[in-house]
Amino acid sequence: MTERLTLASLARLDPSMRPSIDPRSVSVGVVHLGLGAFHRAHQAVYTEAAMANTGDTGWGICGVTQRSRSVVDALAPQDCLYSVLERQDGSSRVSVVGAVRQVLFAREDSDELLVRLSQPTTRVVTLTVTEKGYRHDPATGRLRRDDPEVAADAAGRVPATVVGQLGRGLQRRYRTGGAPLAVVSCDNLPGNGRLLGRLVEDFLTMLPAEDTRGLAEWVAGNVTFPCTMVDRIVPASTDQDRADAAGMLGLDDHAVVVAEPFSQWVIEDRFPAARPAWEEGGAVLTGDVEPYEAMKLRLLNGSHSALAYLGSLAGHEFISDAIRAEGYEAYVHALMDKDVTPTLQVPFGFDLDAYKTDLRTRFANQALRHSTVQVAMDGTQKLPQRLLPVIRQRLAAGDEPRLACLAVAGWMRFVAAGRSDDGRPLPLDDPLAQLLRDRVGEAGSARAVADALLGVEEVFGPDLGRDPAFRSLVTEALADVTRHGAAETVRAATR
Ligand code: CS2
Repeated sequence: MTERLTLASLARLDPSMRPSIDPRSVSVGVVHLGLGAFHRAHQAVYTEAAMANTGDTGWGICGVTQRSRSVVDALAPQDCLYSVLERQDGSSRVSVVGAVRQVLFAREDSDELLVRLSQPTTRVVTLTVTEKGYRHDPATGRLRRDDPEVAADAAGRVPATVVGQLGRGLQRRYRTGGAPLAVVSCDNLPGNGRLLGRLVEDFLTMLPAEDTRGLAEWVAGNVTFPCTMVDRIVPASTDQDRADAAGMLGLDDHAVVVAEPFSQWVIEDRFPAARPAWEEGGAVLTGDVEPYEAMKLRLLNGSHSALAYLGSLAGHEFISDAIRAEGYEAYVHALMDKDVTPTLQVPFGFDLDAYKTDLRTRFANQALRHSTVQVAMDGTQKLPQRLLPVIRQRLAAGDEPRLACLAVAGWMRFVAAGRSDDGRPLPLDDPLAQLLRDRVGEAGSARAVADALLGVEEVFGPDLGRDPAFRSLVTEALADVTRHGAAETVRAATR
């Protein structure tokens, strides 16, 4: 049996594969909520590079998992070490990250989590909890106070939602000295920091007034919620990935993460206390993240969702297969150029054409095996910021955003059919799955399905679902996908 990756076995690794800092010299300065693969392949890597390049090793990460303890179980016996396996067609490389120094399971380690959130040595909290983890109403950007989990957190149980954990953590921090703090959202939501700040504020108003006296004012003056744009494609890792990493490392790693070589992080520079020198680790610190965020969400994530639905319907298991299928790259190209680009404000000096070309190359990376079904997950939480703002803006300009509407039709077909055009089951994994199923019910025709789903205000808001131009574009596209299949409809879209 191969030896496990641990601090003790690190010495056996080739130096090129070892962490760029000595993990033993690192102390915790960051709490991260949502210790999934994305964080480990992204912010943790930047944080380690920042520590290595400055010698300031006070920024180790206490990573917190929310829903299952499997990451804790994999990382704890490995002294929190794990490897990042970078995969690119024709080459791959592996290296161990040592920036994560503690792992907690929120449900079982709630006291320790509150201590970490309130300690003055913690100066930064970061988050990757996916869109649904914010428990907000996408239409208003406010906390869903009627969400039973949110209500239960506000009523005083050990907090189980992320906003509840932050609210309780800030409350304790205020009471125990009130050291300033930055809370950095790293999820794919527009204005993610501002959104999170509002949600925390909403949560605090749900607590009894006698428990929160002075708290909101302290938060307003001492806690910042910078916005960020994060980018790296990180598919779920498989047994094959673990076997390949073990072969390269000569050590067993149960917590391998797989990623493309590309990585980008743009951070709004609003920190009330010290922070890791992430710019020394390759991140961009800037005054305004929004243009980058919109570009990334609409070009990358919007195209990703389009490929996920229209690709899985056509029987493609991976994003790279979908973009390589006849007509799909032309479709994505046209979606980016015709529908998305006119809605973007391009930062000065930014080469948008190169960015778009690189995106298509990144999607085509066959070594990555990024499943269409993984990207298709949680569509109700993703479409509102990936595709619908583009559609709204183009319709307002008097244009017909046909290509973006075809992607929405792809989602509708995915939801309603529950199987690909060649009959393979496609799982509907979405927090609103039951509502979607109830709405679609027995609807048979494309028109009936479109009517049913356009009425879901959680996705389309009160406006778009009623917009006659949008309704007719989506209904027509859905009729085509239903009648001719996704592959043929995509081919025809740019003919
Ligand atoms: C993807 C993203 O799963 C998805 O919805 O679109 O996770 C995507 O891979 C990342 O945002 C890339 O930075």
